[in-house]
Amino acid sequence: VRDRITLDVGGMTCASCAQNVEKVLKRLNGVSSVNVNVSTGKARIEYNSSVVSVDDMRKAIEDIGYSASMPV
Ligand code: 9UX
Repeated sequence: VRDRITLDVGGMTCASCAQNVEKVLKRLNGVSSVNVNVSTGKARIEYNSSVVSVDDMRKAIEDIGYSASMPV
């Protein structure tokens, strides 16, 4: 099963921030693909929703000091 989501990530101010967020998301089991854009603040994620939840991703992002939310 492959699902896709785009999260709004807050607090990224340089390209390394985007790499930090990508790295922490790719480390999660069930996440297959991550693309983070520092200028838009968007993280596009492909994942298996039976393995990992959006809340797991949000927590992983917040654990390294950024904020994450669903786009409205
Ligand atoms: Mo860039 Mo982000 O120097 O926490 S890595 S600001």
